Amino acid sequence: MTGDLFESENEQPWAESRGEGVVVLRRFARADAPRLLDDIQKIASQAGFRIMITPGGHQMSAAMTCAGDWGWVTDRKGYRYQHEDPQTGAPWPAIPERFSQLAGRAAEEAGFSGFQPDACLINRYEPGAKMGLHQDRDERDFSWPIVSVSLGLPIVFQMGGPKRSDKPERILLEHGDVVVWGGPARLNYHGVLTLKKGNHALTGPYRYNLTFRKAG
Ligand code: MD6
Ligand code: FE
Repeated sequence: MTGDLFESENEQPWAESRGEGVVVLRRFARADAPRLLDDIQKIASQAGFRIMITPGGHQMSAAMTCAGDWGWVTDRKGYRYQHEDPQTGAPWPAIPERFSQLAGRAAEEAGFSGFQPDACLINRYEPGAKMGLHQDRDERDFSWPIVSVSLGLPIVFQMGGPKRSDKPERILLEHGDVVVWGGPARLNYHGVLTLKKGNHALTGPYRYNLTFRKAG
């Protein structure tokens, strides 16, 4: 037999530029994915996935937890970063070395050297979950990019521009794809469409998203 049964595991990553400041690193995290998913489970055993409430009183549709010096939270009081998990009062779990390494390498590949994230948001989407167009703008210094890692089921990502009315481009994100946006794109509106039902070999019915930021 000449074919490789697990060809997709060995695929070499490639980069796609999606306009100024936006790079999609296809399959970049695929080789690490099983270990990343183990790390996610460890984090979730200390700081469990939970559905947060927006300041407007709506439930987020993805379940969320965090790692790092700073965790992002939303409740009736607003959006903010804080050092402690509001559910336990304990500091958020540390960002695993494997996560920081991956985020640093991805940022470097996209032209941002020296990225050392201090916040990692972990989202777990189940079928029907989505995230509307929004800006990531609760961080202190917008000169650092956002690094976003997709694991598990595919989803359609929307990357718009700096104005809410800018028409978003649709990008299908698959297992192991990493999106980096920064510089002129740092405050671009973005989101994901509704997750469709599926069954992924490593994540079952879920899609996980890791977003790395320099928050403090
Ligand atoms: C995504 N996520 O799941 C895009 N933003 O591909 C986000 O844009 C995002 O997951 C802020 C907070 C959490 C997120
Ligand atoms: Fe976002």
